[in-house]
Amino acid sequence: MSIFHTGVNPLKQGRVVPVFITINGAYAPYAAAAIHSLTEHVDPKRYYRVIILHDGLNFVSRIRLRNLVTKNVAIQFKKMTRSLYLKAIIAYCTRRQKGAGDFFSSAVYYYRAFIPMLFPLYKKAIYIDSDTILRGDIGELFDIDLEDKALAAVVDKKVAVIPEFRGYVEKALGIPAEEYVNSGVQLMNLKKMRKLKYLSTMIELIREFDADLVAPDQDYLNLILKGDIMHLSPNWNAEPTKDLARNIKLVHFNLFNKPWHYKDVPCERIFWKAAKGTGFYKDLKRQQVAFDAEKQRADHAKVEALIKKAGRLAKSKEPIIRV
Ligand SMILES: [Mn+2]
Repeated sequence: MSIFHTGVNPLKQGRVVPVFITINGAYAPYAAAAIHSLTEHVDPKRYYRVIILHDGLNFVSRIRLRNLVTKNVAIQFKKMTRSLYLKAIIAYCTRRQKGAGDFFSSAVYYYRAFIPMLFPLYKKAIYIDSDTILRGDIGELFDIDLEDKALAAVVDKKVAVIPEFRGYVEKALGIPAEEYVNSGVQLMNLKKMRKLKYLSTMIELIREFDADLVAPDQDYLNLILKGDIMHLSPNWNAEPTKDLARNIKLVHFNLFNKPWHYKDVPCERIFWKAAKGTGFYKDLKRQQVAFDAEKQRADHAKVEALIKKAGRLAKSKEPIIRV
């Protein structure tokens, strides 16, 4: 069947829904589940392109990810090259890893900051974390009018409920807690982010302050785009809960209780249902079995260390970074 049969030319700029996901080899199985769930909920009359930014994937992972392609969802790979900017970020992450609470000190988190610059053909795009599962059509998110804002995202719920995070965001970053967004789901105004020189501003802030932050690239996102962010309905980046409301379009397994590590966690069923549609199902099941008591303790300790770090930084007299 010709892809033109529906009358929509998918090659025409603006008609394809571009969805970015950034991974390393370890994240490939979760990303596959996320992508499969995406393909299961798309509008059959539209075209989508999932672009996987990665730093090197083995053959098996590439094949399994490529196999997620459908009639109207294309899969594209883009390997990150070691540009000067990426080298600066990797060096920063390496310095941070030596410090405590190195939860987010992986360069993979920063790949999304390169999207505006690496894809000048797109004016607008979606980014999703690999630890998400779709329950609705991502095209609906793409259709939201950004009204000249640089970004649309969901206010971070963990900041509202964990006092240490709230204190950190307000005191150390100088951002009101009810404005601070989670970076796991982003509707990006790429045109505006290019205009604001988002990536080079981030690099300059890293150079100038070399700050030890709690969620570095998410913090930079909030700092640089402060006042230029539209708040999305929480349905587009929802915490996993028992009895998930019907109108929730995307579940984000943020920070703890990852279903591929723990049993009996909220929303595990939608994760495993999605995982079953990928070639990684058995690997994921093995991963869960291998995540023994010792690994669980280490995981909890990591989260606790992160919260402790936030609490320590919440005592800052003034913001750590001045944009
Ligand atoms: Mn996440």
